[in-house]
Amino acid sequence: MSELPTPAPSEESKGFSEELVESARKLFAGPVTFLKSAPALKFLPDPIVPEVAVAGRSNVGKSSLLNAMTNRNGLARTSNTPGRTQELNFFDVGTPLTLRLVDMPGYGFAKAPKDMVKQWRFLVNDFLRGRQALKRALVLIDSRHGIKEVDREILEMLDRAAVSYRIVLTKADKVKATELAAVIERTEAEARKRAAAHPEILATSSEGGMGIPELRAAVLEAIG
Ligand SMILES: Nc1nc2c(ncn2[C@@H]2O[C@H](COP(=O)(O)OP(=O)(O)OP(=O)(O)O)[C@@H](O)[C@H]2O)c(=O)[nH]1
Ligand SMILES: [Mg+2]
Repeated sequence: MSELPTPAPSEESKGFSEELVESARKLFAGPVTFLKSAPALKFLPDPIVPEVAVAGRSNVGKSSLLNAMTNRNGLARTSNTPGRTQELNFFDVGTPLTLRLVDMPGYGFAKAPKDMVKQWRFLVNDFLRGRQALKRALVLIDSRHGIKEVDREILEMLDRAAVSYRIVLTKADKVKATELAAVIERTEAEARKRAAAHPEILATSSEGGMGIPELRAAVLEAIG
């Protein structure tokens, strides 16, 4: 088992206490195992622990972010080809079992066959709307693009269903600091107007590790 780096004492801990950040680091440095893939709702695992789901458009970096959070490169399958993740993938975190992370298929992937897109959409929407064990959704947004119409559809669905979610910017390493600051400001302004959104967003990079300790803390906080 690889050791996670100790977080630098940061000014950017985003309002998370040092204790929470440290507990979250320890949790994700411990056992994380793949539980199962659910291609349809009838294959969902029994809802015995709190769950946190990672949603977002195709190729936004959902699987990569899960790997970065757990510091395990091959845990969730990533790819340059949009549409890599086609099922709900469940990961058990902690011994004793503390929470489950759910890697979801992406939405808004234009090139996928229509019936497949429809099937993913039902799966993602029904899961997000109807899952008692789901404590929070993380909705990922590409730092280069900000919130797009296709993202707003899912945000609105979550607002309507009163599913608590947090917006997380991905691929922060791909934009300049000034652009990042601007997209953070725009995105946070929109988050504050949305009923079920956490008012603070997180900017992350799965490559450089930016925002990952805070994201772990946000997950632990969500199930607390
Ligand atoms: N530079 C950079 N590239 C990233 C980052 N996160 C993901 N990527 C790249 O973006 C591509 C898509 O990443 P995935 O993690 O597979 O995206 P996904 O959202 O799981 O995609 P689907 O499963 O197809 O919906 C891969 O080529 C990743 O290497 C990041 O933080 N920085
Ligand atoms: Mg994926």
